[in-house]
Amino acid sequence: MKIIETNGAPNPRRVRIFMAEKGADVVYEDIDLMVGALKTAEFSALNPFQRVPVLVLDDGTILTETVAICRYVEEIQPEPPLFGTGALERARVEMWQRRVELNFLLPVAQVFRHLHPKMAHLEVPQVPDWGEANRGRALSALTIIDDALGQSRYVAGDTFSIADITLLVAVEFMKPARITRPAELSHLARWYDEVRARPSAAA
Ligand SMILES: N[C@@H](CCC(=O)N[C@@H](CS)C(=O)NCC(=O)O)C(=O)O
Repeated sequence: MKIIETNGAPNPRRVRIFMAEKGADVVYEDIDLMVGALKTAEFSALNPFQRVPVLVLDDGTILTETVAICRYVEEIQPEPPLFGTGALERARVEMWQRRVELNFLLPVAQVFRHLHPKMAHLEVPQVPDWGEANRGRALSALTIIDDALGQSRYVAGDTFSIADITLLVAVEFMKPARITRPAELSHLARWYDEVRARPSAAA
């Protein structure tokens, strides 16, 4: 199994952490999205949406989309479960994974893409007002997530899941996006200290 990615980019990092948690045997191929390497005809044939990560199976089958890749690996290597077990827990993990991705990771990414000068050649047109609007959205979502973390050890309950992976990557992506993590979010801080100490967080 091979994953084509840009090392350090947030969505590839979600997959890397997931694979590390699974102990999955993966070969990584680095491609630099910052120099337009995803815009080539060769890469577009793998993913017409010109995004990483891309999973390439040994028979050449291609899968894209972070969560789809992780779901596939969960099916072929169920332990440890990262999408929950049982009907209710699976639904809860799905709910939080989507909440964190859509309401928090995406706004943080929009701030980065629309306000950071080094993204100007990739995000055309850059719309700074849109970047600023997303700063508030990201911070509102983080307050809601902090409340949830006041009620359970991990974001989707008492078990570490893909929702925590998405949250960890998004929280750490706040730094390049130049969004300050509010110090009063104490449940988030407690959770962050625990999750970033997992060996997979180094992925
Ligand atoms: N929905 C996709 C999003 C992937 C994505 O946005 N990847 C970014 C890196 S984190 C990318 O490839 N950006 C390339 C570009 O903006 O040109 C997924 O979950 O895999």
